[in-house]
Amino acid sequence: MSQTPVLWSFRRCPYAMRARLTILYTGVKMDLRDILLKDKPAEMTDVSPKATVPVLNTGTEVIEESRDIMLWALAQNDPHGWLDMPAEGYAMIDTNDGPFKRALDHTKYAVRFPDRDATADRAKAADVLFGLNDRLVNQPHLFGDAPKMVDTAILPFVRQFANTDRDWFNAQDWPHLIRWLTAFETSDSFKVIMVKRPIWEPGAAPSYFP
Ligand SMILES: N[C@@H](CCC(=O)N[C@@H](CS)C(=O)NCC(=O)O)C(=O)O
Repeated sequence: MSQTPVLWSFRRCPYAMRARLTILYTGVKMDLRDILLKDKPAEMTDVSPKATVPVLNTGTEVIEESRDIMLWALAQNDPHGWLDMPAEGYAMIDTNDGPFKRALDHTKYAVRFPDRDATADRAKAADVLFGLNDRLVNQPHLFGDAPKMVDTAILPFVRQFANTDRDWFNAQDWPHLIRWLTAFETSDSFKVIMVKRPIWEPGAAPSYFP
């Protein structure tokens, strides 16, 4: 790698969180550029007109999907075998990014969808979460004693869902899910990736991460 890869990121975006968590785990050094979604710099949209975060510019390619950024970083370094995961793990990420995320958005932004039944949308998301809880009954992570890519890919979205109504979330009968989420939210890795950085400006010095 001739130049330090540049990662465009938004601190509170769950897609960007999973990219940063993976980069932290792999230790692949980036220039991390925090932006605001309401004020995206032309330097970002010039390389990625799609204009979503995260975006990774490796110097030789521009990667515009968070899952592909995770896979790119894990291909550089995967010290504890996150990629050593059954195909089912990828299917679970598909469910998260598709039906679960849609139900989450419909729950979170219910006022924007007056024609939808918010209770039904929340129940749809909860169905997926009960499935995760079942998996976690006898193990701390989705595929056993050690986390895999899928844990990191999904957890920021479970957190986002929990934050739509913590009291309701904590009152549900999914203790293993709550334990898994709590371990994530109190982890050192989560703290590190959530450290506030100044918003990137043209000419700013590199902000190295990790
Ligand atoms: N499929 C994309 C989704 C990324 C995405 O939707 N990010 C949101 C922020 S969480 C975004 O950038 N939205 C554009 C906007 O709000 O202008 C990925 O996995 O990277």
